[in-house]
Amino acid sequence: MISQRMQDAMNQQIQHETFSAYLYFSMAAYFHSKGLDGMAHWMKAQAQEEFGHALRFFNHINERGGRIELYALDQPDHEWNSPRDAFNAALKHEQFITGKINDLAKLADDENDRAAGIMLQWFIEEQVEEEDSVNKVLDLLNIAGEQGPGLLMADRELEQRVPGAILPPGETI
Ligand code: OFO
Repeated sequence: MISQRMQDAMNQQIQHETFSAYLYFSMAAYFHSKGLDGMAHWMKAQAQEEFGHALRFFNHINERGGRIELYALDQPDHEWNSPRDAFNAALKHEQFITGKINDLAKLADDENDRAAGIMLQWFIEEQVEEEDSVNKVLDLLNIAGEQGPGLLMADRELEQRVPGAILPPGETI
């Protein structure tokens, strides 16, 4: 059985992860409005993965006899000054999420909740990847530049992203 504190914290994390999806959808819409369909594709793939993250917490609470509660989402930003500005905002957001995952891991330690600890281990590693993948896009923009052929090349590159699996193998919605 999940504790009330862990249940509340994980319900909060469902909100954070769902907001991540919402934010990246908003960034995808921004990129489409600029004719940068490759960057929009990258953001939509990211949003899909975020929904998967929310679903992992949803399933974990449910499987441990807890009660899922969905909280309201804030309106995400919808305008950025440049592709770099949007990806910088994405990086900042991922750093915020990393902090939230670390808080959850600390709570699992404090409560000696081994099941949550094991489940959160995946998220700790995933956050390293999440920050790294945004940093790689920022590196690409630094090299390619944000105008003309360089920007087009970066956009085509990001169009190649293949969305990851939403849930672990064997787990279903
Ligand atoms: Fe769910 O990792 Fe990004 O936000």
